[in-house]
Amino acid sequence: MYHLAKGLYLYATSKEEYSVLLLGLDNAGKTTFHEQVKSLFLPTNPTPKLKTVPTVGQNVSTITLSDMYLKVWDVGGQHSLRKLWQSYYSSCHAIVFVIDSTDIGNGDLENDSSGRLEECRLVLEDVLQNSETEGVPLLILANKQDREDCVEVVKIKEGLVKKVFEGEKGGSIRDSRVLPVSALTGTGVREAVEWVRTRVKWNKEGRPPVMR
Ligand SMILES: Nc1nc2c(ncn2[C@@H]2O[C@H](COP(=O)(O)OP(=O)(O)OP(=O)(O)O)[C@@H](O)[C@H]2O)c(=O)[nH]1
Ligand SMILES: [Mg+2]
Repeated sequence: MYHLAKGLYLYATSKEEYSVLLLGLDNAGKTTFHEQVKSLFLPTNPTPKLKTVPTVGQNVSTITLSDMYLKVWDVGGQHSLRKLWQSYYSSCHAIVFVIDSTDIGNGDLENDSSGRLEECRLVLEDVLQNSETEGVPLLILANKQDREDCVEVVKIKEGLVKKVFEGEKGGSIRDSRVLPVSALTGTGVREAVEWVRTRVKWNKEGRPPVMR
Protein backbone atom coordinates (compact mmCIF):
# COMPACT_ATOMS: atom_id res chain seq x y z
CA MET A 1 0.00 0.00 0.00
CA TYR A 2 2.81 2.34 0.98
CA HIS A 3 4.61 1.67 -2.29
CA LEU A 4 1.46 2.27 -4.32
CA ALA A 5 0.81 5.55 -2.52
CA LYS A 6 4.41 6.60 -2.97
CA GLY A 7 4.26 5.69 -6.66
CA LEU A 8 1.09 7.71 -7.15
CA TYR A 9 2.56 10.64 -5.26
CA LEU A 10 5.73 10.60 -7.36
CA TYR A 11 3.68 10.32 -10.56
CA ALA A 12 1.51 13.28 -9.55
CA THR A 13 4.41 15.49 -8.52
CA SER A 14 6.97 14.61 -11.20
CA LYS A 15 7.68 16.89 -14.13
CA GLU A 16 9.45 16.65 -17.43
CA GLU A 17 12.98 18.01 -17.43
CA TYR A 18 14.59 19.42 -20.56
CA SER A 19 18.15 20.71 -20.99
CA VAL A 20 19.15 23.81 -22.89
CA LEU A 21 22.74 24.42 -23.90
CA LEU A 22 24.12 27.96 -24.17
CA LEU A 23 26.78 28.24 -26.85
CA GLY A 24 28.59 31.07 -28.63
CA LEU A 25 31.99 32.69 -28.86
CA ASP A 26 33.76 33.91 -25.74
CA ASN A 27 32.47 37.30 -24.56
CA ALA A 28 29.14 36.83 -26.39
CA GLY A 29 27.13 37.17 -23.17
CA LYS A 30 26.13 33.58 -22.29
CA THR A 31 26.81 33.87 -18.57
CA THR A 32 25.12 37.28 -18.38
CA PHE A 33 22.08 35.77 -20.10
CA HIS A 34 22.17 32.82 -17.70
CA GLU A 35 22.27 35.20 -14.74
CA GLN A 36 19.17 37.00 -16.03
CA VAL A 37 17.35 33.70 -16.52
CA LYS A 38 18.15 32.75 -12.93
CA SER A 39 16.99 36.11 -11.60
CA LEU A 40 13.66 35.77 -13.42
CA PHE A 41 12.91 32.15 -12.58
CA LEU A 42 14.81 31.25 -9.42
CA PRO A 43 13.34 32.83 -6.28
CA THR A 44 16.66 32.27 -4.49
CA ASN A 45 18.52 34.44 -7.05
CA PRO A 46 16.48 37.64 -7.37
CA THR A 47 19.45 39.80 -8.33
CA PRO A 48 21.50 38.87 -11.41
CA LYS A 49 25.27 38.88 -10.97
CA LEU A 50 26.22 40.97 -13.96
CA LYS A 51 29.93 41.16 -13.23
CA THR A 52 30.95 38.02 -15.03
CA VAL A 53 34.30 36.39 -15.60
CA PRO A 54 35.14 34.18 -18.60
CA THR A 55 33.68 30.74 -17.99
CA VAL A 56 36.05 27.84 -17.64
CA GLY A 57 34.03 24.68 -17.23
CA GLN A 58 30.30 25.13 -16.78
CA ASN A 59 27.58 26.91 -14.83
CA VAL A 60 24.39 24.92 -14.39
CA SER A 61 21.01 25.78 -12.96
CA THR A 62 17.54 24.28 -13.06
CA ILE A 63 14.57 26.58 -13.28
CA THR A 64 10.97 25.59 -12.72
CA LEU A 65 8.44 26.55 -15.38
CA SER A 66 4.71 25.82 -15.27
CA ASP A 67 4.98 22.51 -17.08
CA MET A 68 8.63 21.50 -16.90
CA TYR A 69 12.03 21.86 -15.30
CA LEU A 70 14.50 23.55 -17.59
CA LYS A 71 18.13 22.78 -16.93
CA VAL A 72 20.44 25.48 -18.26
CA TRP A 73 24.02 24.62 -19.17
CA ASP A 74 26.29 27.64 -19.62
CA VAL A 75 29.68 26.59 -20.96
CA GLY A 76 32.88 28.47 -21.80
CA GLY A 77 33.18 29.86 -25.33
CA GLN A 78 36.94 30.40 -25.49
CA HIS A 79 38.57 28.72 -28.45
CA SER A 80 40.33 26.02 -26.41
CA LEU A 81 37.09 25.13 -24.60
CA ARG A 82 34.86 24.70 -27.65
CA LYS A 83 35.96 21.13 -28.23
CA LEU A 84 34.20 20.26 -24.95
CA TRP A 85 30.82 21.38 -26.29
CA GLN A 86 30.17 18.16 -28.15
CA SER A 87 30.00 16.17 -24.94
CA TYR A 88 26.74 18.04 -24.16
CA TYR A 89 25.08 17.60 -27.56
CA SER A 90 23.43 14.21 -27.16
CA SER A 91 21.63 15.16 -23.94
CA CYS A 92 20.47 18.70 -24.81
CA HIS A 93 16.92 19.42 -25.99
CA ALA A 94 17.60 22.92 -27.33
CA ILE A 95 20.58 25.07 -28.20
CA VAL A 96 20.76 28.80 -27.60
CA PHE A 97 23.55 30.32 -29.67
CA VAL A 98 24.52 33.76 -28.39
CA ILE A 99 26.06 36.33 -30.74
CA ASP A 100 27.75 39.57 -29.71
CA SER A 101 26.01 41.94 -32.16
CA THR A 102 28.72 44.55 -31.61
CA ASP A 103 31.58 42.31 -32.71
CA ILE A 104 30.54 41.11 -36.17
CA GLY A 105 31.51 44.05 -38.37
CA ASN A 106 28.48 45.12 -40.41
CA GLY A 107 26.94 41.64 -40.17
CA ASP A 108 27.32 40.80 -43.85
CA LEU A 109 29.50 37.78 -44.62
CA GLU A 110 29.93 38.65 -48.28
CA ASN A 111 30.82 42.29 -47.91
CA ASP A 112 32.69 42.59 -44.64
CA SER A 113 35.43 40.63 -42.96
CA SER A 114 35.89 42.80 -39.88
CA GLY A 115 34.92 41.72 -36.39
CA ARG A 116 34.32 38.08 -35.56
CA LEU A 117 31.56 37.35 -38.06
CA GLU A 118 33.52 34.70 -39.95
CA GLU A 119 34.59 32.99 -36.72
CA CYS A 120 30.98 33.05 -35.62
CA ARG A 121 29.86 31.45 -38.88
CA LEU A 122 32.44 28.67 -38.66
CA VAL A 123 31.56 27.88 -35.07
CA LEU A 124 27.82 27.88 -35.74
CA GLU A 125 28.26 25.64 -38.77
CA ASP A 126 30.35 23.27 -36.74
CA VAL A 127 27.59 22.96 -34.14
CA LEU A 128 24.89 22.40 -36.77
CA GLN A 129 26.93 19.87 -38.70
CA ASN A 130 27.41 17.58 -35.74
CA SER A 131 25.09 14.57 -36.10
CA GLU A 132 24.25 14.75 -32.38
CA THR A 133 22.59 18.16 -32.74
CA GLU A 134 20.38 16.95 -35.60
CA GLY A 135 16.82 18.24 -35.29
CA VAL A 136 17.51 20.07 -32.02
CA PRO A 137 15.68 23.43 -31.89
CA LEU A 138 18.05 26.37 -32.25
CA LEU A 139 17.53 29.84 -30.86
CA ILE A 140 20.00 32.47 -32.00
CA LEU A 141 20.27 35.49 -29.74
CA ALA A 142 21.47 38.73 -31.29
CA ASN A 143 22.81 39.99 -27.97
CA LYS A 144 24.01 43.41 -26.78
CA GLN A 145 21.18 45.19 -28.60
CA ASP A 146 21.34 47.90 -25.92
CA ARG A 147 24.57 49.20 -27.46
CA GLU A 148 24.45 51.85 -30.14
CA ASP A 149 27.11 50.14 -32.21
CA CYS A 150 25.19 46.86 -32.49
CA VAL A 151 24.21 45.29 -35.79
CA GLU A 152 20.44 45.04 -35.97
CA VAL A 153 18.73 41.70 -35.96
CA VAL A 154 17.45 41.80 -39.57
CA LYS A 155 21.01 42.18 -40.81
CA ILE A 156 22.15 39.24 -38.70
CA LYS A 157 19.32 37.14 -40.11
CA GLU A 158 20.13 38.03 -43.70
CA GLY A 159 23.91 38.32 -43.51
CA LEU A 160 24.72 35.35 -41.30
CA VAL A 161 21.89 33.06 -40.29
CA LYS A 162 20.24 32.70 -43.71
CA LYS A 163 23.59 32.02 -45.34
CA VAL A 164 24.52 29.40 -42.78
CA PHE A 165 21.18 27.63 -43.17
CA GLU A 166 21.27 27.80 -46.95
CA GLY A 167 24.87 26.57 -47.14
CA GLU A 168 25.75 22.91 -47.32
CA LYS A 169 27.07 23.01 -43.76
CA GLY A 170 23.78 24.27 -42.39
CA GLY A 171 22.91 20.84 -41.05
CA SER A 172 19.48 19.22 -40.92
CA ILE A 173 16.15 21.00 -41.01
CA ARG A 174 15.26 22.21 -37.55
CA ASP A 175 13.08 24.60 -35.69
CA SER A 176 14.94 27.90 -35.39
CA ARG A 177 14.48 31.56 -34.55
CA VAL A 178 16.59 34.69 -34.21
CA LEU A 179 15.72 37.06 -31.35
CA PRO A 180 17.19 40.44 -30.41
CA VAL A 181 18.12 40.60 -26.72
CA SER A 182 20.16 42.48 -24.21
CA ALA A 183 21.41 40.10 -21.57
CA LEU A 184 22.74 43.09 -19.65
CA THR A 185 19.40 44.86 -19.28
CA GLY A 186 17.34 41.67 -19.43
CA THR A 187 15.35 42.75 -22.50
CA GLY A 188 14.09 39.73 -24.43
CA VAL A 189 15.24 37.14 -21.89
CA ARG A 190 11.74 36.03 -20.90
CA GLU A 191 10.75 35.68 -24.57
CA ALA A 192 13.84 33.58 -25.22
CA VAL A 193 12.96 31.18 -22.40
CA GLU A 194 9.37 30.99 -23.64
CA TRP A 195 10.55 30.11 -27.15
CA VAL A 196 12.72 27.31 -25.78
CA ARG A 197 9.87 26.05 -23.57
CA THR A 198 7.44 25.66 -26.46
CA ARG A 199 10.01 24.17 -28.86
CA VAL A 200 11.38 21.47 -26.60
CA LYS A 201 7.78 20.36 -26.06
CA TRP A 202 7.10 20.26 -29.79
CA ASN A 203 10.23 18.22 -30.31
CA LYS A 204 9.43 15.88 -27.42
CA GLU A 205 9.23 12.80 -29.60
CA GLY A 206 12.54 13.55 -31.26
CA ARG A 207 14.26 14.19 -27.91
CA PRO A 208 12.24 12.83 -25.01
CA PRO A 209 12.56 14.61 -21.65
CA VAL A 210 13.80 13.08 -18.42
CA MET A 211 11.17 12.64 -15.70
CA ARG A 212 12.04 14.25 -12.34
N1 LIG B 1 26.35 46.12 -23.37
C1 LIG B 1 26.17 44.82 -23.15
N2 LIG B 1 27.16 44.08 -22.63
C2 LIG B 1 26.93 42.76 -22.43
C3 LIG B 1 25.70 42.15 -22.74
N3 LIG B 1 25.80 40.83 -22.44
C4 LIG B 1 27.03 40.64 -21.98
N4 LIG B 1 27.72 41.79 -21.95
C5 LIG B 1 29.11 41.99 -21.50
O1 LIG B 1 29.96 41.16 -22.28
C6 LIG B 1 31.01 40.66 -21.47
C7 LIG B 1 31.06 39.15 -21.57
O2 LIG B 1 29.88 38.60 -21.01
P1 LIG B 1 29.80 37.09 -20.51
O3 LIG B 1 28.38 36.83 -20.16
O4 LIG B 1 30.79 36.81 -19.45
O5 LIG B 1 30.21 36.32 -21.83
P2 LIG B 1 30.32 34.73 -22.08
O6 LIG B 1 29.68 34.46 -23.38
O7 LIG B 1 29.78 34.00 -20.91
O8 LIG B 1 31.88 34.51 -22.22
P3 LIG B 1 32.72 33.14 -21.98
O9 LIG B 1 32.33 32.62 -20.62
O10 LIG B 1 34.16 33.52 -22.04
O11 LIG B 1 32.35 32.19 -23.07
C8 LIG B 1 30.77 41.18 -20.06
O12 LIG B 1 31.54 42.35 -19.88
C9 LIG B 1 29.29 41.53 -20.06
O13 LIG B 1 28.93 42.56 -19.16
C10 LIG B 1 24.65 42.97 -23.28
O14 LIG B 1 23.54 42.54 -23.59
N5 LIG B 1 24.95 44.28 -23.47
MG1 LIG C 1 30.59 32.67 -19.60
